[in-house]
Amino acid sequence: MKTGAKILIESLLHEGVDAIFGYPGGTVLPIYDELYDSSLRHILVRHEQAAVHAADGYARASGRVGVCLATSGPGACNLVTGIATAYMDSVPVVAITGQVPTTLLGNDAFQESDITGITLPITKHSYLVNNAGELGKIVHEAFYIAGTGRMGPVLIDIPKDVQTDVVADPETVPEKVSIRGYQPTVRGHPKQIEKAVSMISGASRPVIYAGGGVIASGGDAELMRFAETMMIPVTTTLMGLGAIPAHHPLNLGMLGMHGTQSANYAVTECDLLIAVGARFDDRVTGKLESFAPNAQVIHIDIDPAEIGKNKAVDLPIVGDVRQVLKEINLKLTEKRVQSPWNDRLAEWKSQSIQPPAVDTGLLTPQYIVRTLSDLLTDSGIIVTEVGQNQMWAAQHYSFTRPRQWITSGGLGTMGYGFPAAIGASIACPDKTVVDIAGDGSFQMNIQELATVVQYNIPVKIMILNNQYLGMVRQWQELFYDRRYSYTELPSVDFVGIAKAYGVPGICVTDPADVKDALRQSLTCDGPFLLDFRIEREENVMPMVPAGAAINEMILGDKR
Ligand SMILES: Cc1ncc(C[n+]2csc(CCOP(=O)(O)OP(=O)(O)O)c2C)c(N)n1
Repeated sequence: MKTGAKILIESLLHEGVDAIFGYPGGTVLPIYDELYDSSLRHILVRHEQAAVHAADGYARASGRVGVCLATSGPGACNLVTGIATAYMDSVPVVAITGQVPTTLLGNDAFQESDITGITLPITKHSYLVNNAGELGKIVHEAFYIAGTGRMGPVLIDIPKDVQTDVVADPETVPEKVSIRGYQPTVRGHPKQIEKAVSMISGASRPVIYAGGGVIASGGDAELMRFAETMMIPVTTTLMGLGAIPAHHPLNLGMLGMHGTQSANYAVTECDLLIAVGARFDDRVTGKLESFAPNAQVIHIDIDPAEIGKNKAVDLPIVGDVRQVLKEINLKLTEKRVQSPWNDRLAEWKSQSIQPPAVDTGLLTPQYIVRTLSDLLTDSGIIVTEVGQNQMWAAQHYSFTRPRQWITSGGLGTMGYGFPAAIGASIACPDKTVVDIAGDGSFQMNIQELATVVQYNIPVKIMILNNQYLGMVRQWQELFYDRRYSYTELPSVDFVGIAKAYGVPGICVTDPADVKDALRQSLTCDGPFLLDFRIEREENVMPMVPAGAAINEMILGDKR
């Protein structure tokens, strides 16, 4: 005889869950009561939005499914932004919500909201559980759906009476899940693989465009083998950073709106574009007609709905990226050598502007990120907020491996970074987790300072503080005649706030102090906050204006 709540906790343990992030309330009291004696680790956040971002950060850092828990109504609604964030970036998260008792469902009961309805377009699947006996099976299915195929968030909404119902004979949970209508294609079609190999062998100016799917599928080693065998240069999306080491000679850097000159020129001039686990996002393509205008396109993706969505494709290959690349690699018999195309790209790379990296006497964000990169090498996990801070981190940190880079790419959620860093740190306690933040974004989930203190989670917070909503200010400067409408943020004493919560910190205003401050933060055992007062009107360059072709970059001043 077991209650629904007990079945839930046992099922989570059965799935191998070691930590969940949550916030209690009336409709999840039976679950919290079960948690009280359970071996499952629960992290009490200070806002439900942080719970789902933390579960998301946990998933991205570890490759496992992240789990969060919230009460009905306001608690569940506070998960919405985080669920959408995970959905847009294909992150496996199981979100569990309490619901009013089944007898009150649909009555506008106290703290009732139709959360399965609200999240319908931003979940991969959702369940409203009406029978405690099914909970074990549902949890098993939810983890399977979240973590297979194109990954994504799954919601389980559990009415309070279902949590307290006592079940004599729960449904048996089959080890292997079989769901009608859900059979992700893993292997590539052999004919398509063959065709791809012949297109690749025949191309003289090929480019690989690698996205988050490479990281999600664990396909980086196959990608490297493929690129190195055929000497094909690789550009990555924001989500694909880390798929190829930063200093690899074939790495062209990131492409798109804030991409490198060499990547954007290479895509514009290539004759074969091999898109791997990428989705032709508008931040990448700019003006679609001018994106890879002379190229044949091969698109490899696990989700058939992505293929041809934005860009016409000559050869679609539906399948798991790692598996498909493996199949292609097995068929590649010749090894290509350096070609004039490689020489041309190497030249573009050497001519690319190098934004201010050295100590120019000014406190620039580029210098701070590069110094951090040198100090941490590949032992760190970098999580960011959204805005200029995110782009400076993407451009100037040297990523060497997958899952070293965690950022909200698709939704672009300010306030994501700090709680996601908490999740990453819980998932990977042996890694140094740094949240690179803007002063605006950090204030969106600043209350989580209390969480890192309560559990001594050693997240390092690095605020690139320009006292502006910097990325919006940059657009206002460039496209609205410097009319800074409501983007100025008055100075905040972040070190004082951190101290009030119990987190040590330093405010840095002089470039000469950057290294020492970073060292102090990184060697400290617990959480630490650095408030870097950077050049207020520094811009992220290069930049492709919205709607322009990606080779029409603004390069900025060459300081
Ligand atoms: C929740 C949310 N609201 C608004 C935006 C729009 N937005 C994108 S970047 C940005 C400015 C971010 O400012 P800050 O966090 O200070 O970082 P900076 O760009 O200065 O590095 C804003 C408001 C957003 N992405 N997310």
